[in-house]
Amino acid sequence: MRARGYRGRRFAVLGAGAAGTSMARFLLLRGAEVVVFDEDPNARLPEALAHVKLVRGPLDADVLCGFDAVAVSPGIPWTHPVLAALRARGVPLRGELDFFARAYKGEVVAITGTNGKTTVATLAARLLDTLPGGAVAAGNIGRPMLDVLEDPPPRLVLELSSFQLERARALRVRAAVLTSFAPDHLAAHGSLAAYRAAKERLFRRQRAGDVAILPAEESWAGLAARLCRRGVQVFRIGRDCGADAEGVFWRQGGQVVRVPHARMRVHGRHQRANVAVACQIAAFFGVEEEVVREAAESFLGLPHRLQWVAHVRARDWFNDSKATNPHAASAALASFAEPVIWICGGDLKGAQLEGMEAIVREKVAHALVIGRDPAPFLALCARAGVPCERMESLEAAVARAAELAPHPVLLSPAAASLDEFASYAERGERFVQAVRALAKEEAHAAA
Ligand code: UMA
Repeated sequence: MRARGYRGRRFAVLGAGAAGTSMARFLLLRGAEVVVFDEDPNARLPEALAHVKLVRGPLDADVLCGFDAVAVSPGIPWTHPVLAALRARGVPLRGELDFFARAYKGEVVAITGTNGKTTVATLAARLLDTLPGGAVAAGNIGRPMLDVLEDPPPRLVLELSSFQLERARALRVRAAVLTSFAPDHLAAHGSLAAYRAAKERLFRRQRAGDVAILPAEESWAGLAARLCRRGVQVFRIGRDCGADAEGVFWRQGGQVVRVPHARMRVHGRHQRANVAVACQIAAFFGVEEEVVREAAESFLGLPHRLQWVAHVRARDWFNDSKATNPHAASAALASFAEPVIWICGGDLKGAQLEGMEAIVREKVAHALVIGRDPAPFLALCARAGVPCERMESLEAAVARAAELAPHPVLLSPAAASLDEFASYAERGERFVQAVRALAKEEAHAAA
């Protein structure tokens, strides 16, 4: 396929979501023939692709094997039995990154990690955009990576999920960042080892002159040593850049640059560490120290990530709906000096809550559990000796939180939203609306 390009080739694109429609557009523009498949009987293609054939319903290996290659959206499990059948029959399977790697000739700054990748990618892109030619962020962040190829900047910041990485064959990136690593998406990947292997693929083709940023934990020392031997410059989060008791820091121009906590506007030590990682990337690419420092100080964070919502009923309310796994929720709880009212629960995606017991005991005054599977959360709170209640809805949890003794209220579910909401963003918006409704009531009562 490499020699002949895409013209005249027949591609099946699996998934009619953001990634699938982006791959279809990319292939059509290059003269390929495309048919899109989606297992959802109600799937639809956007207006601009109305002329493209869409096949709905269960995937069929016999049909798909009539194509030259099959482009697979990241949300379609790589272990899908139909994909296994196609592999066995020698049909080439491709992900977004395979198309991207062949088409994009600029420098790639790739950000992956269990938590923190969107924050790092957003701020890094903002900083690299100050360099000649600019930069933009794409990928898992929401703007499909193939959509930026029409007028590409010299540098692209890609947020990459483990799903995008596990199906990439030959990606080489100038800067590779692993923001954090903790169990997540275990149901989809099958094991922690498979999840880790997907993340590690990002570093496989790095070479002398490239940069890698890795967590300081001992479990990443082997990869760091291998990269150093290849001449890759390695920074470790928590050692070379990160957030400590005094503030955030990163290495620039042969010294350590520091910004004290008092000057930072974003909440939470973990978020500040993400800011430092973005600053480290910018410093590596030569953004001036003053520009980097100013960005660190003024960054307000992103919605749904420990976002301060309001001060209502004598307490602060924080929306951390993006905390879709126990690791993220633990980091949010740890960032409070005092105990909080914790709104938690949702779809655990196969994750375990055992590791949260100590932080819940230390930082939770009262837990309010939402979601379709409250049992693991109620059991966690019972083990931690923390009062907890099952709530019928997020709105009921907000109302109850307003009645309890005044502690900060934190929505940080430790679980995905898909059991009750369309997305973590919808869950966060609903929380914000409920808190704003309380604020209105309070204002009326005071008037
Ligand atoms: N579908 C099937 N069979 C399946 C699974 C899905 O037919 O077994 C169909 C669905 O019916 C749907 C389509 O595939 O019509 C959806 O495809 P998708 O799940 O790959 O989602 P996209 O809309 O294409 O968005 C994907 C990423 N989603 C996932 O990886 C789940 C988006 O990341 C990404 O922004 C987008 O591509 C552009 O690159 C979102 C995400 O939730 C933000 N990511 C996960 C995360 O951050 O935790 C990994």
